Amino acid sequence: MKKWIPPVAGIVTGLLAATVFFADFSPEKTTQVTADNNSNKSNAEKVYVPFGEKDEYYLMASGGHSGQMFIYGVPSMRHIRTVPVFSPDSATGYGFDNHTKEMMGDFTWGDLHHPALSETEGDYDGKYLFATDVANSRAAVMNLETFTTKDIINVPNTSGPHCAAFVTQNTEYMFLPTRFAVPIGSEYASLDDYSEQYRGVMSAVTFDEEKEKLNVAYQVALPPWSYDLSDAGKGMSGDWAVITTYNTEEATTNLEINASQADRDYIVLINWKELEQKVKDGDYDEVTGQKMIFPEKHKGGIYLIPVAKSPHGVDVTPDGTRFIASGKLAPAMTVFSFEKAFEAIKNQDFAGERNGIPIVKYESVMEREVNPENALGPLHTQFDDKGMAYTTMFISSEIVKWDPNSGETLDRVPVQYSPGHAVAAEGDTVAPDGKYIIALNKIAKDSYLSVGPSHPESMQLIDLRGDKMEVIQSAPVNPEPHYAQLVKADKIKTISVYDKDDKNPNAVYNQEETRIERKGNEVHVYGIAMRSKFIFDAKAERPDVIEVNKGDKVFIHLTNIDFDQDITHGFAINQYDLNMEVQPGQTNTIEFTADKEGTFPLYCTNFCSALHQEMSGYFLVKP
Ligand code: RUQ
Ligand code: CUA
Repeated sequence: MKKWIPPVAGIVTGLLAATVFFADFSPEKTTQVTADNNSNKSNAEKVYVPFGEKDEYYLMASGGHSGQMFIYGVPSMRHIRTVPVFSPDSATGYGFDNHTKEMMGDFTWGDLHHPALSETEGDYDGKYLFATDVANSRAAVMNLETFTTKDIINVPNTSGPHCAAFVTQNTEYMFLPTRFAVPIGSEYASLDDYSEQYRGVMSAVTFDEEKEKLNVAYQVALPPWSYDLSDAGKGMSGDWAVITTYNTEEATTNLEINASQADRDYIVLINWKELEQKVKDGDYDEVTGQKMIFPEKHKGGIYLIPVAKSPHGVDVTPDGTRFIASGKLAPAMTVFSFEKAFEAIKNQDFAGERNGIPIVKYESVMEREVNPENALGPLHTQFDDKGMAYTTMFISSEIVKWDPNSGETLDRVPVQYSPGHAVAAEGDTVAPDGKYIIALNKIAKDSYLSVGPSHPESMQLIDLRGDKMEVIQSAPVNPEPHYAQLVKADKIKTISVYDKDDKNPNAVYNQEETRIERKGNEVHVYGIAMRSKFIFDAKAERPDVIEVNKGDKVFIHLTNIDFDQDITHGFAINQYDLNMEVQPGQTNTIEFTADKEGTFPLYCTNFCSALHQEMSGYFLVKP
């Protein structure tokens, strides 16, 4: 294998240079690198999972502005499932049935950024997956027994929780700092009053596992900056969280230039235990119905640490002793020590304050600046089982392995191209696996069959077990995996059928109980779906027909009584623009107004048996 030489020499410190760098990829050069990576035949064996065997890991990749989660198997990199979260999905009827429609609220899409698995003692417990929506400021939780979204909440005052979700080590909180500062309550305020009127509110969200509900516990009215990425502490730093900021210049226009003026921005260091105590003690203001901590007034628990300008990622090491910030406009990773930070805070080793928040002296907390030769655009860091760090280099298109203890560069591997995040096997937990890392690349260029001018993104699987990192598989992916979680498959315990729920008034488990009830102009259908028919009213002459009057409000409650692996039914009415899914044992409700008169066939949308085509009926709407 040819040694890869970074194609750009010298230090680049501007976005302009990034643009120039992209232009430097000639097709010849890119083909060369790809061919090298694929020349090793044994790579195919490393990712081959024979029929009957399963992948070793689940990859849960954010679907970005598709509003979905993409589930892959690793090492095969086969796409297994798309789970709708913030966007409707006709394939599963998500956003059509009453429960999911209510969760979606008034929004029809979302921009899902960083997924986070629930943790127990800093390790993935395989129970839940959290995610946030940058577009419409929401947080969601997915249950991993069923891979379905259970709750979505709107988060007030936080506008674009980009740097979420990162959970604390026992899933006590997930923190949602805002990407965009707005006035509290999102009320109108002139941009001339930006510094006084605008705030960068961070929300602390809790999760009630029993009820499967999310809740905003309290908020912090941080200064009007942009908060980019965050991470929660582990072990000795378990009570803390770190957040990167940019636009501490408080620019209100042309951010590309104006938010890149200052040599340093900050990392916000938060002691969430102290903030939690503050809330218990009533040391907050009640604003827009939220418990709001104003740092200039409710002092303590929040500190600023200067960091190289416009940082992006910040990642806590598996042992919780350090955090590493990467600078998108600076070619260095900066290693900070929690121990030093605690010491500096204890000694009040401060260099002034901003907005009432003490600034801890950079030199007192910084351990080392790491600057691998010609590595440009460090964004995000993951870890292996030996504590070694792997940082994505957006501009020089590579992953650099380095030692956080010494700063020494250990290995580098080119990826195609421009990785944003990477995700290592359990790589953000207290116990990373160290087997694989996947580069989540923003640019695929000529990697796959062309589908026109818009190319897919790409995910490249890298084997970490040999002496050298090696790209062993590549999979296209829809826009856009911002981040992902790579979790051991045996931690995920799915169910194959839903339990009977005798308390659900809409559930019907035998034919005798099926019925169509009319209450005024409401029609309630209590039906069942089974191979290979619908029964809406077993006593009727035609049990598979629903007849209503124009203008009636129709409720279809449908239970799938096939308590059998993989027998899912669907329910759609021709021309009525609706679809609902009922998984084995599940009861679901869809509600609509019969506003079109006429004759409308209804049918099962999910292929369920040899007589699936016969699983149909009529929806008749009398004038
Ligand atoms: S960000 S490419 Cu939306 Cu996670 Cu760093
Ligand atoms: Cu039921 Cu197809």
